[in-house]
Amino acid sequence: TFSDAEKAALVGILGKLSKNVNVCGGEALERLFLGFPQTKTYFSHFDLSSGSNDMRTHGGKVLGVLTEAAKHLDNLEGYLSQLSDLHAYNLRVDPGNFKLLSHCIQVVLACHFPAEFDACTHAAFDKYLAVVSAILTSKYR
Ligand code: HNI
Repeated sequence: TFSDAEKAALVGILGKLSKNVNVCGGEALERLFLGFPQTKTYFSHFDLSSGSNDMRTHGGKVLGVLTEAAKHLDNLEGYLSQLSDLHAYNLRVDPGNFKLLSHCIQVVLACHFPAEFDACTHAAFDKYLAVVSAILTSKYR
């Protein structure tokens, strides 16, 4: 569960992010694929060149879900249930990759919103990504 301070930090940073999900999401994916090229195996059907439509559209979906899910902190499991099924049963993404993507998302936040992404916000966002990742990887067995 999240404290009031953590909730406030999430609302603040996600409010900024929500206006930039395609750009920030595309950048997060670009960092993921460059820094951790093994993650590209899941996206062989994508155009992985820098700033491509695929990268921006998919990055926008990922960050869009993160901004929406924060409105359901009391029932994240329910809100993310379908997405959890998709990642576990269809996509079968190795759970370790969620840590890598989470890291890249946070680097992008720090770059775009240096004032807002202070240490407390960083800690709250890291916790939020860990909770979301745990849910999306919870149905593998
Ligand atoms: Ni993920 C599809 C959200 C982590 C590989 N993913 C989605 C979709 C959303 C999403 C939203 C689109 C679903 C739809 O179209 O119905 N993914 C998230 C979130 C996280 C995450 C919120 C973690 C915070 N996904 C990952 C990771 C990988 C990953 C770590 C692999 C490295 N995701 C995929 C792939 C698809 C996908 C592959 C399908 C893409 C496509 O369009 O073909």
